[in-house]
Amino acid sequence: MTTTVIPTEVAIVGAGPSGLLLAHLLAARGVASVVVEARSEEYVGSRIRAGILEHSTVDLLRRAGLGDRIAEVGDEHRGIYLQWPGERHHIDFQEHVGRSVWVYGQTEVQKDLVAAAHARGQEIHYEAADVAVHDVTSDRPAVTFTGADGTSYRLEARVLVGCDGSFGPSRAAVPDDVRQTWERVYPYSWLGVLADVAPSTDELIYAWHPDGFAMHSMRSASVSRLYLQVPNGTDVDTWSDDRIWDALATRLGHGENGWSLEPGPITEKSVLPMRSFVQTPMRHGNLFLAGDAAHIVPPTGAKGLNLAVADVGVLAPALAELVRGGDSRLADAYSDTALRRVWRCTHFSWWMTTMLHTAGDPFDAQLQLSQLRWVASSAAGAAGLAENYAGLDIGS
Ligand code: RFL
Ligand code: PHB
Repeated sequence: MTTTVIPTEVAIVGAGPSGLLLAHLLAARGVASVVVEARSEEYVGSRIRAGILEHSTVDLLRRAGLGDRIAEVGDEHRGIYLQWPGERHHIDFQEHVGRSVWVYGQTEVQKDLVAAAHARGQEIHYEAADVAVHDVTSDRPAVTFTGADGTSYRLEARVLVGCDGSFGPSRAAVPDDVRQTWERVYPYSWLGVLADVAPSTDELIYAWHPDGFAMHSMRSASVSRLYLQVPNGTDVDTWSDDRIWDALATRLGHGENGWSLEPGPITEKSVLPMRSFVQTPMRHGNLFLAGDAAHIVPPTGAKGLNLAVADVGVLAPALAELVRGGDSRLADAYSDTALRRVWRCTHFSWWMTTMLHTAGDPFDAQLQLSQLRWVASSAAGAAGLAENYAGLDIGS
């Protein structure tokens, strides 16, 4: 069988937010890239995932010319509510650190990235099979794959970037004697639902409850996104819509202090396990890793998508220097620079997760409540949460 060879400067595996944003930022610097994606454009665009953009993510997207729809349909939030039975407290990020976050779903970010990619004629191979990376320590690394039309391709590039999430081949291309991994698996999962009902809150509610954590988020003025802590291995079919709304009402405090939760038709439900994972280094030879390919965080604290954006925000100028000018200093610093933020966010997500989820130990529950009371009543406690949630500067 003949192989079609495609030469390019940067070969990117994965057309999720990190892959497409990297291609966008490289194009703005005049660097050519080709993207290879295992799934279809529709599939990648329809996955319901992240909902919150940090201050620095919105800044970067605006500077990259991707901010118009965020300004139009995104919803700026100045804080979150933290609650436990009988008490709800607003943590005001603007007051504590002068920063906001935005409700703007990952599906919307993906739409903006796909539209920009089409507009500049970005080469993307969707529905690629047998994707494999080769010769990553040489100066002509390659990605091979079978295209949707059955053709065999070989992308030959100056550098490869693995933006292929937690299940792609890039992470494993770093040899075992080079890579180090850290992992924490949590003893609970989230049942997430999307509902066609106006949110019952103006800003997100994170709720501690003896029955388990619950969260009220949103996607728009007419669509709510809600989560319940459930045991690992939960079968989604054991949770009827009525059972979900009852548990949400109990855990979110329906009827307390005059607040009520408005139920509505559930349009999507799924169970997601939670883990923290980091693989280092984030570069091996001419293979760079970005986003979920290098690290996973549990969703409490909304860091996954924001970390992916921060990685490529650091990586794009580094690769432009490397490919164009031959100056390797930024590329050499990439892994250490990115990992500082990765570990900060890994800690923050772990802290939010373990502070808010119940794991059955009454002593731990008292410590959690004490910590929540301190965060809600101390300016120093609230500022620490606010600074981490709203996000640090990229590259800091
Ligand atoms: P993605 O989005 O997983 O994209 C990776 C892409 O690589 C493709 N791929 C391959 N392509 C070619 N060959 C192969 N062999 C391949 N194998 C895989 C995949 O098809 C896919 O298109 O990783 P990326 O780009 O690094 O982006 C990361 C984010 O998607 C992720 O961190 C967030 O969604 C995490 N996350 C959240 N992050 C936030 O910042 N705020 C949130 O509120 C938030 N909520 C969430 C979340 C993730 C969730 N789930 C289900 C994981 C809520 C949920 C429910
Ligand atoms: C969401 O809206 O999906 C969301 C918001 C905040 C989180 C996690 C998920 O911490």
